[in-house]
Amino acid sequence: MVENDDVTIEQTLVLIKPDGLVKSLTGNIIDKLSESELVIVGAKVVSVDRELAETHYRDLKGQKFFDELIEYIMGTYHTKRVLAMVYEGENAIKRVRHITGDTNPESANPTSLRGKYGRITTSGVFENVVHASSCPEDAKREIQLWFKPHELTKVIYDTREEEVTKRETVWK
Ligand code: DAT
Ligand code: MG
Repeated sequence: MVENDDVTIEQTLVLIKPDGLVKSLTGNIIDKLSESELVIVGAKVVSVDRELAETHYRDLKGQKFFDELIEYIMGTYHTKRVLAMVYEGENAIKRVRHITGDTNPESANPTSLRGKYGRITTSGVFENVVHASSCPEDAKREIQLWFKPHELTKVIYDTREEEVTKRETVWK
């Protein structure tokens, strides 16, 4: 987060969840988010493993809906893909949360993304289509969890250099 006299430039993590991908809502969602006049500084499609899912939602561990939430974000009910994006700009967190709407898709403003496209399943899972960070601390933690520094088009948090030697799969 960078501050000067009257504007707060923030970054926020947006996830289009597996139901959004399986319902081909990606275009609609990105189109609606463009009303925020923010800039996308990173984007990738991710296959979410249990460790990433549980780390992302770690503050909700112990809630009765936690296990199903983890299955949902891992794609067990839809497709094993999530579109992860970082948006940046003035008051990015609040602007994006306004467009995504309330957590519960049934009480969300009907013109918000969750109000429009979300649903609650018969087993009580909030299939609310999108995730958006809720405060600067969460945004930083979530962006650093989902993205490596080189995957963003600009440096938004402090970095350090480290020697890394590991085997990796390359094109044949
Ligand atoms: P948000 O995603 O609006 O930041 P949150 O961080 O409180 O909301 O919860 C994360 C996700 O967990 C949310 O998108 C959907 C799910 N969830 C939250 N409360 C729930 C509930 N009472 N029943 C079922 N799922 C819930
Ligand atoms: Mg949250």
